[in-house]
Amino acid sequence: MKNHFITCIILIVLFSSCKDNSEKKTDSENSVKEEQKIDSLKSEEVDSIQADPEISIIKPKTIPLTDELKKHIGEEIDSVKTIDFTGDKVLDFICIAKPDTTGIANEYWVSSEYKTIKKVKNNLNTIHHRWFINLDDDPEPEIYEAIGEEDGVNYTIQDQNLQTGKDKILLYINPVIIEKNKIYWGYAWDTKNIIARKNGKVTEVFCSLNHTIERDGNEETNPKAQKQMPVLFFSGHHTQEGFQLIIKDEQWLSLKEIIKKTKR
Ligand SMILES: [Ca+2]
Ligand SMILES: [Ca+2]
Repeated sequence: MKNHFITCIILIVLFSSCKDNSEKKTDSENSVKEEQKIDSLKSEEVDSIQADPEISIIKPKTIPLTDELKKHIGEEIDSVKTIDFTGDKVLDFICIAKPDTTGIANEYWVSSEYKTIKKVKNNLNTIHHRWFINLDDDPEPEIYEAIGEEDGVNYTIQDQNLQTGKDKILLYINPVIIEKNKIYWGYAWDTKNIIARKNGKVTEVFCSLNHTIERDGNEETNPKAQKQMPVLFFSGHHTQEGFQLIIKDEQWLSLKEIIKKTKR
């Protein structure tokens, strides 16, 4: 529904020359007044919204390997990260084993009670960034992941299933940074936080379902469960400039609403 954030302004943005090759195409420029500004949400507002730790994105932190973990896993461990991925406010562990000659390594997700929740294989040679933020009504945080190669990165929100240890992709998204009232492509190394707020008990994210971004790199460009890839807005600091694109009708929606509105 309309609120003061939905102002129907047209945004023209400079986007960067794509390291992940997610080239953006624009509509005809003559119909659009060049503005390079986002009037619907100021940077100061972005900063104050980000003050609530309950809706902050969290990046796992590297910690030293402990004897308990060494004993629990029984495989040579290269590095350990800590994050509360179960949502009980107690830190858990993600242990990355030594990779094989092709760069593939086992990754063990171990809860604070030393229970292995999941074991997955990861290619350490790919671009891989992972954060956690709780966006729905189950206690465990969702995963925001940027994964891919130089020629295409997938940005997804994933739901964890702590019983089966299987993650499920809920949504492929287009990440866009708001910085000093301008917007930029949300490269994983440039984004700081998803712009989210609490509306009563519901977490809402600042997003747009009306934009001209087209993904044409070597990534998922046409997810089978989605008729479009929504823009999710982030705070952060851009390191690259570049393309122009149009994003309209920014709004606050819950993850559930975005999934419903974008599904095929
Ligand atoms: Ca935990
Ligand atoms: Ca959750």
